[in-house]
Amino acid sequence: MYVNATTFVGLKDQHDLANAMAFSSCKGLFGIRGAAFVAYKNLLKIHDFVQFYLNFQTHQERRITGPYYAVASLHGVMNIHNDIVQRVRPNQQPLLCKYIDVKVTKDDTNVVLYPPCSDLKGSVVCPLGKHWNKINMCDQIIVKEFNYMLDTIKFTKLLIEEGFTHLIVVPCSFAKNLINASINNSDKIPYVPCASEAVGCSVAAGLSMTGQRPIVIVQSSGLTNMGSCITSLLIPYDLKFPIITSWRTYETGDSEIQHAHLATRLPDLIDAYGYEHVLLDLDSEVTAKEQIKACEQRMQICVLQKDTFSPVKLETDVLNLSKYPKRSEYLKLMNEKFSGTEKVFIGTTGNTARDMGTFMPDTSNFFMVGNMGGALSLGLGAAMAGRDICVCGGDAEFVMHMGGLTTAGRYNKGSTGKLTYIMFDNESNKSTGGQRTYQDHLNYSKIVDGSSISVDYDIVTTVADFAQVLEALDEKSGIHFVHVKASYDAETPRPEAEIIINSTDVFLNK
Ligand SMILES: Cc1ncc(C[n+]2csc(CCOP(=O)(O)OP(=O)(O)O)c2C)c(N)n1
Ligand SMILES: [Mg+2]
Repeated sequence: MYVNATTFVGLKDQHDLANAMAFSSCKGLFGIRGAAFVAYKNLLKIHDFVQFYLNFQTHQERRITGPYYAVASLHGVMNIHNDIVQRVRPNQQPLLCKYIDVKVTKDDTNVVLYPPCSDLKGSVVCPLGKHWNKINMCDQIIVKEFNYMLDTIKFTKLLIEEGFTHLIVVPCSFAKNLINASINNSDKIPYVPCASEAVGCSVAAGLSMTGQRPIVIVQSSGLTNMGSCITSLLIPYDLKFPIITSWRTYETGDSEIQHAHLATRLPDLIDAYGYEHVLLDLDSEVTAKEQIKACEQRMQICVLQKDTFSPVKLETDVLNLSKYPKRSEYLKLMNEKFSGTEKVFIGTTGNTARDMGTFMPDTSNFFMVGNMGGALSLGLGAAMAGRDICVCGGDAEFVMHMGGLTTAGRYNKGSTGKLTYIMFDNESNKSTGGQRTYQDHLNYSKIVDGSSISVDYDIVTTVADFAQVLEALDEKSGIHFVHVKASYDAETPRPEAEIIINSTDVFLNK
C-alpha cells in the first residue's frame, strides 16, 4: 500500500499500515520548504508498475523532482517527534492551513502575512516553521474578532463628512438600515428613491457631471437594469461614482429563484461591464468609506453582503396606512369569487405574490417573483393569446418599467383578451423593508388613462367597493386598471420553490 501522506505527517494515525509513504510540501514537513521524501518498510517486496508515478523505483531512485536531501533532517526530527506533534495539535497551534473566522495582523516583524487570493472574510493560518521551536505563533500575531457589521450611524456620518451628496436608491432589504439613516439625515445626504436602477444610474450621472457626489445603491437583480447606462454612458464618457450592489445569495431549494443565477455570477456580470468588484468591508466604517470613495477614481463596484449595516429606526416619514383594509382582505375576496375559474392571476415581485400564495390558494396563480416591473407586459402577452388575465401589482412595481403601459394601451380596443391590472398601493416597498415610495405626486389613474388603458373606477379604499368593481369588470373586455389602497398584513411565507416554478402551468391549463 502506497500512501500519499502529504501535509499529514505525524498528524494522522495508522500510517504504519502503509508499505510506502510519500510526504512532500513545506507544510507537511515541519517547516522544511520544498521538502519531500519517501518512507518504506524494510524487506519490501516490490511489484513493477507500468505507471511512472506509481512505480516505487521512480521514488526510490529520485526520478522526479524532490529535494530528498531533506530526509536527513528527519533523523533529528524523529527524536523529538512526539514533542512536535503535541505542538501542532489543536489548542497548541492552529492546524495547518486552517481557516479562522477572525482578522489576523502581525505583532512581530518575523511574521509574514500573505493577502488571500480570493474574497475571504477571515484568515487562513499556515504556521510554517513554528513547530520546531517552542515559540507559539499566537504570541506573534494579533487576532481580532470581526464586528461583522458596520455601525450605520457612524458610517453615514463618515459619508456626509466625506462630502457625498445624495443616496440614489432602488431599495434592497440589505440596504434598509442605510436607507433609514439617510432618510433621518435627509438635509445632509438626501435619499433619492428611483423608479428603476436605469433611472437611478442616469440621475447619478447627471449629478456627478455637475460636480455632485452621489452614491448609487441597488439590488444585484437591478444591476442588470443599469447595463445600458453603465456600458453606453458611464464608460464612454468616463463618469465615475460609487455604485453599491447587494449580493443576494441562493441555496438549493430556496424559493428566491430569481436570485439563483446572479448568486454565483454577480462578479462575472461586473467583470463583463468592465469593472472590478470589491466586497464592502464589514469590520471598519473607515475602510468601507474608503472603498466607496475609491469608486470615484477607478472602475470599481462595491458589493454589499447581508447584515452589513447595524439596525437604524426611521425617525421621520413613518408610514400610516391604518385607514385602509389589509391586502389580504381584497385577496380573500378574489379567492372566493374566482376559485376554480379560468382567470389567471399574476402576482408580482414584492409581497403581492407572497400574499397571494397564502390568501389565494384556490385560484390559478402565476408567481412572478423576479422581473420587477414586467408583470403588466407579461399579462399583455398572455391576454393577446386569448387568456383572461388579472395582474396584481404593487406601487413600486408599477413605476419600474412604466413604458409597458404605453405598449399595453395600444392593444386596449383590439382583439386582445381580457386584462385587468390591479395595483395594490401601500405607498411603500413592503418587501424590502417598508421604505416609502414617495410617489404622492403621482396620479396613477391619469398616467394609465393617458396611455389609453381603461380607468372606469375611483380609487378603491374599502372591500365593499372592491367587490362592486369586480362585479362590474365581469361584464367588460379589454384592458382595465384599478387603483386599490391597502395596508400591511403580517409577513407571509414565500411559496415553496417548486410551487413557484410550476406556476407557469396555469397558462397552459385552459
Ligand atoms: C430589478 C429589481 N430591483 C429591485 C428589486 C428589489 N425589490 C423587490 S420587491 C421591491 C419593492 C416592491 O414594492 P411594491 O411593488 O410596492 O410591492 P409591495 O412589496 O409593497 O407589496 C423591490 C425594490 C427587485 N426585485 N428587482
Ligand atoms: Mg408597495
